[in-house]
Amino acid sequence: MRDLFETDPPRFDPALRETPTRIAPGAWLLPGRALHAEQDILSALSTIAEAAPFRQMKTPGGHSLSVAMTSCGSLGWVSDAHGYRYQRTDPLSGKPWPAMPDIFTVLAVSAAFDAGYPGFTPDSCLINRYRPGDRLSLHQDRNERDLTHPIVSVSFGLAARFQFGGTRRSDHKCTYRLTHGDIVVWGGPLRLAYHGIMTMQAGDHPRLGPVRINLTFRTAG
Ligand code: MD3
Ligand code: FE
Repeated sequence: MRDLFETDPPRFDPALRETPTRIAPGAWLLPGRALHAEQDILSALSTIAEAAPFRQMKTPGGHSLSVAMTSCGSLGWVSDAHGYRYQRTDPLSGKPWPAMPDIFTVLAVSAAFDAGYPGFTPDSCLINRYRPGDRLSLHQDRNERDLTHPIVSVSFGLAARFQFGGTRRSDHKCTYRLTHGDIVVWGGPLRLAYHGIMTMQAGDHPRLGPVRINLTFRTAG
């Protein structure tokens, strides 16, 4: 694996497109790592969205998130007037979230393994849908019970500008571009870093249209 902190990146080497890159301590970018499973993942996603449709959730402050979300797995992330939390049922249907498809689990577990996190056992997959103009403002992920587990993120569709900083909101931030098929594994000291997605620009992805989909796999419970 290549380490950004050991060598100068050979920026124009085309082989780099598939080379895991350490973007921060404990965080690995695996470019294009989900591409081989694209069709299977996207078709499983449509099935999930039929049972548990994408919806814009309310924040405790009374606003509405621009990003539309749904979940699969035994726990799903929800936000409403009472706060942010994981729960076993979809508030829209009152039924359990759709099961996590095996191909989701296999992809997330093997990416975590490759990034140095063996034994990752995700029980939740939050699925975010962005359209041009949508953003996810700077936040920390701290609703998971045990923060020593990493988070695996899989991106499809339009490219996003992803920002992350330190454990204080005001810390210096880096920006990365996440594109179709990219996986990032976040763990270690970065787990409580502030991060967000900058306002999505107009665009049209050849496969997905004017949409970005991000899946985050977590051990929530
Ligand atoms: C770094 N999602 O769902 S994924 C989220 O692209 C979320 O939809 C973004 O932030 C998205 O909470 C970013 C990458 C990610 C996810 C969790 C992290 C990066 C992280 C937790 C800690 C540090
Ligand atoms: Fe987050």
